[in-house]
Amino acid sequence: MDREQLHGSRMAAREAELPAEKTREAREQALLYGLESAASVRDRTIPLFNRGRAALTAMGGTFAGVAFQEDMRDLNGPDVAFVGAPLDAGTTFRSGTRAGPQALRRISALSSYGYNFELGVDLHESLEMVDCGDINVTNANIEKAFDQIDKAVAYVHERGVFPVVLGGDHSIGYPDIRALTPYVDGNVGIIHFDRHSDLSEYGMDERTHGTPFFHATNIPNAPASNLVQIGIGGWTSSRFGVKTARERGASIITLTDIDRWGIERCAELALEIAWKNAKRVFLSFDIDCLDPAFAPGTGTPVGGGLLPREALRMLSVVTREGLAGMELVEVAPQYDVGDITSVQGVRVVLEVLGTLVNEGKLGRRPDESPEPQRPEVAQQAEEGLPQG
Ligand SMILES: [Mn+2]
Repeated sequence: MDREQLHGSRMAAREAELPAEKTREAREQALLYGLESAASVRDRTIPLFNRGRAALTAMGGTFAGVAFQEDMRDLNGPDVAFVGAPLDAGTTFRSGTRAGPQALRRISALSSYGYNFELGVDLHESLEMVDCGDINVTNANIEKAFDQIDKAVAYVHERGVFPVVLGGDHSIGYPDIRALTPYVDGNVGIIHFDRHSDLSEYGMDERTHGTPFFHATNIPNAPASNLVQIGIGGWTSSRFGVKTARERGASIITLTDIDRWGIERCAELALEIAWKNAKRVFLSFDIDCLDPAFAPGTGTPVGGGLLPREALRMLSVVTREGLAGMELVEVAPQYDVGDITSVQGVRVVLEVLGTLVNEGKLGRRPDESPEPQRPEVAQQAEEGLPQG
């Protein structure tokens, strides 16, 4: 017996004789449909959006059962595009958010009717929605991943479509805002729900999920004076981030503020700060702003967070003047229990869309529906209104 008689040797020789025509055709089509990657990606056969044979399976089906936008060249006319960013290269503790978009989409099948009784909205009747699938991001190089996310989300903005970016760790906040700012003739406000300030410059010498808003607020038309952070606190806060917030004039609404002033008043203030001299506002929702009892499936949980109903009430106020786009980040299904974190994430996304519809800010407002009920401003703590 010699090397040539090995099964491995014979099969290695056979591989050279297998046809590759179908695969080549599939790759060419994937590149056409999925668009060209960012300039920093050397291999030009990699499309911007994953259109590989298993793309639909890998993405976990489409979000809430909407149509799959397979050919991205034809992205014309929808109101909303769901886009997955399966990245966890930016995590600093427990990784796993690369599976976030898949988990969100899979459990979103439960909400595929698109109907919400309390809001009186049927999203499928009011919005044209498509799922663009996942952006091709490499977890081996976060800056290349940012370039891909920036280019993909910018394409959605260029087509006049409202992007809902499914993360992915929070590092994607930077490219998501970098993608938006060139399309806004004026300042962009940022409403940021989180337990972490995410305002550090670097972590271990690189940009991470603890740094997005440091870099985003370096963009000239995304000033920190329009950044409102809701829910920051607990025992994982970075002092550097607090210093950045103080020096740049970002606003921080803590859970203590919410307890003292009430949800509606805090949300009204957040809305006011985000929109002050701004043309558009972006929503960044980190699922770890919720208490880990409700959202355990995340990498850096912090005890004592927002209750889901508090977050939903705040969202109903802070989104009512409209949004330019949103991201839902930090769902890591590996740590989840019974999909409850993904359920909350899907609820947040759909609730925001429903509110935008009811407020006449997106799609077609349901004609018969009554004026949406705006929560009464809380009567407690009348003394000493918050400044600003
Ligand atoms: Mn966080």
